[in-house]
Amino acid sequence: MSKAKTPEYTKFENVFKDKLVSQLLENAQKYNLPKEQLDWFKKVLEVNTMGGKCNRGMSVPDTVSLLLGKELDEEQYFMSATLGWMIELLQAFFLVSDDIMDGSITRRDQPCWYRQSGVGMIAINDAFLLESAIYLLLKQHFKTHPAYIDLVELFHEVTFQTELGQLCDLLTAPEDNVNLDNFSMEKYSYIVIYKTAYYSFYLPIAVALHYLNIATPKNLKQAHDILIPMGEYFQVQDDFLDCFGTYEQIGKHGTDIMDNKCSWIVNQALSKATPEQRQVLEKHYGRKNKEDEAVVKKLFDEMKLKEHYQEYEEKRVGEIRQMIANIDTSDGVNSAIFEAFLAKIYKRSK
Ligand code: GPP
Ligand code: MG
Ligand code: MG
Ligand code: MG
Repeated sequence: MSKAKTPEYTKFENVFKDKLVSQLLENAQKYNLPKEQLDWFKKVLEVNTMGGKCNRGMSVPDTVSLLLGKELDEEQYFMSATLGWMIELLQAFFLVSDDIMDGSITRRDQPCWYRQSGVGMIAINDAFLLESAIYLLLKQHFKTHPAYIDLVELFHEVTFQTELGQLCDLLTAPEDNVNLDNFSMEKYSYIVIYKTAYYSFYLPIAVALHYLNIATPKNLKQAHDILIPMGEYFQVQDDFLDCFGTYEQIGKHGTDIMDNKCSWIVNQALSKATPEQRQVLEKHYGRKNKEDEAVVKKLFDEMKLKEHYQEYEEKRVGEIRQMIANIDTSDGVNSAIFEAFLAKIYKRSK
C-alpha cells in the first residue's frame, strides 16, 4: 500500500486523532473505566480505525463541499468529517468481525486485530465497542441537529442491511461442503449489494444529504440508484484483487478461494468453463490449503479472467457514467458528487 499521505488525508485523520479519540475515551471515563482498559479501548480505536484509505469517510466532507459549491468553514469541516469518521468506525466494526469470520490473516499490512498479540476473541467485544462509538459521537455532536433521528435510523438500517449481506456471504460459503451449484450471479449480486454497497457507497452520500438537511425521498432514491451499482463494481474489484492483487498492493492476503466464497471471479469462471475445467474447480475450489488454491489460480489464468475483468470494468464504468450523466439535478444532487466518488475507485489497484 502506498504510504504517501495527501494534505486532505492528514486533515481528515487529525480530526480523529486530535479530537474524536479523546472524546470517546471521556465517555468511557464517565463510567470509571480503569486505566488498563481505557488504554485498551484507545488502542482498539487507533489500530482499527486509522490506516485505511478512508475513501468512505472522506467522501462525506467532499460531498458536502461539492453540494454547497464552496470550501467548508472549520465548523462544517469538523462536523462532516466527524460523520465521515462514524462511517470509518462502522467499517472498523465490520472488518474486525469479518476477519474473524473469514479466517483472514492480514489487514492493512498488519496481522488482523484478532491475531494481534493478546487479543484473540476479545476482538469480538472490541468490535461491539467500535459500533458503540458511532452512536456516542452521533449523540455528542448531532443531538440537536434536525436530522438526528434520521441519521441514527440510517446507521441502524445500513448496519442491518450489511449484516444480511454478510449472512448470505457466509451461508453461500460453507467450510465443509463445496457445491459450485450454490453459486450464481443473482446470489452474487444480492451478497455484494447488501454486504458492501449500502455502507460503502450509499451511506456516505445519504449522510451528507441529511447533514445539509436537504435529503428527500427523491434525491435519496437517485443517489441509491447510482451508488448501489457503483458499490457492486467496487466489490467486483475487491474480489478481483483478492485473487490477482499482490500483498504490496492490497495489504492483505486473499482468502476467497480457500474460503469457498461466491466471488465474482468464480462465478465468471463457472459461466465460461468447459466440463473439464469445471471438474478442476469441483476438485480444488474451497479447500483450505495453498496447493489447491494454486491449481485454481492457474486455471483462472488459463481462462484469461484478468482480461475478462478489464473488459467488464470498462463496460460497467461506461454504464455508471451514463447513469450519472442522466440524473435529474432539480432536487439537490449533482453529477459532481457521484463523479468524485467514482474517480476514487476507478481502476484502483489497492
Ligand atoms: C467485505 O467483504 C464486506 C464486509 C467487510 C462487511 C462485513 C459485514 C459484517 C456484518 C461483519 P470481504 O470479506 O470481501 O472484505 P475483505 O476482502 O476486506 O475481507
Ligand atoms: Mg473478508
Ligand atoms: Mg467477508
Ligand atoms: Mg474481499
